[in-house]
Amino acid sequence: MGGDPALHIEARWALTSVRIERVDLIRIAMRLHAPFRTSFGTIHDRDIVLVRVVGDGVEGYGELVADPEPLYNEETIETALHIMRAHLLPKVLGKSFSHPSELVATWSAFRRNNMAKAAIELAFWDAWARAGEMSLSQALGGVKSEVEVGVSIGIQESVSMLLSEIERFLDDGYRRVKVKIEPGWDVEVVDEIRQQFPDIPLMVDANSAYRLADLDHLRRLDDYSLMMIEQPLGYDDIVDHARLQEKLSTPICLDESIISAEGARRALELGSCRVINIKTGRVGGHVESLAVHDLCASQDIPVFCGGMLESGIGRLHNVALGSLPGFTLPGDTSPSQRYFMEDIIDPPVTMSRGIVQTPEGPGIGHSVRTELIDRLTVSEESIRPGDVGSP
Ligand code: OSB
Ligand code: MG
Repeated sequence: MGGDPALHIEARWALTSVRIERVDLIRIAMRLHAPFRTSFGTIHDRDIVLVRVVGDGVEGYGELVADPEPLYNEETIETALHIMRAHLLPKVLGKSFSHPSELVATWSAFRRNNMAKAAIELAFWDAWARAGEMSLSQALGGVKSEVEVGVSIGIQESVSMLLSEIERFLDDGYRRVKVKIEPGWDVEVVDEIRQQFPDIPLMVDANSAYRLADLDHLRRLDDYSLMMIEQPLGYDDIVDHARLQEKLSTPICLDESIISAEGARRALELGSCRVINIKTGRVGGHVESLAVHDLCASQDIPVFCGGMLESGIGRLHNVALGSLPGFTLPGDTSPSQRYFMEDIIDPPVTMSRGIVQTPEGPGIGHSVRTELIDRLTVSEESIRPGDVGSP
């Protein structure tokens, strides 16, 4: 256990260890203000599994970002719950770890299932940072006391609705606008946005809605000074993205296609992208996110912190990650009220002039509203050493 304020962070890292005595899986339902539509589907509500790690007098929280259906990637809430119960938790329950990377190492033989891994790993990071009386940002090596925020806007029913949404979000102070696109909702829409807002930092995200055969169509987007085009082609592709990037002047940003630091290295070597959206759930947790961040920093590749419509718990994890120096572009780390009436953290994440402060308190830095979580809970289970195991 750390805790002496006079100790440098490095010393607290070395002194802090946490034994995992119990893990709670808490499934909650949170209502979105409005449906969020992307090229792969529409999300109406968030069905969220919170992971609470308990041990050595501390608790930590993580959040599973998988959806009910395998639309964004191959994981679902149910597959992640299975992987956690049957494979991940048996490896870590009852054990002590002196750094989150040690916990991750126990799973090194297990392939993918990154969102399941991340949910547990994030809870452990929060617990471990609290045990060492470090903020999560400090524990991760963050340096920024505040992060810049952009907004991601789903596909709307009409262009005029989209334009008024953009206006509202610009008034809120967001530092860049990301607009979801798909065939039939792309070049003309961007053209209208640029007529009304010629100079705003603007980008588009296709969530894999196009093929390389759409090259001539996608090239038309080069006329609109977009900051980047996020994930235009296949969710698992880096070859066609390289071909496309060669022909486009607009930078390509990869989201779905990057699931590890090793995969990021390959994509950068091929020239598949010039920006990476780092989502901690997609790459398997903060340890892997740091590896992607460091790789990109070493090659002067800008990154931003992505989002998956998280509750405050996942949101605070994203803000802490986004405080690392390589996150030079505004992240999808919007304040709580972007998606939810009431958040499960206290205070909620707030934004002023497009800036969110990096929390300085221990762990994720805000308190967790357990009484509200109880009201939102659909089901809950506690798992202790010996309770579960692989067959
Ligand atoms: O592609 O970045 C994406 C939300 C759900 C699934 C995929 C994506 C998104 C977003 C929203 O763009 C980001 C956020 O505000 O959390
Ligand atoms: Mg995306």
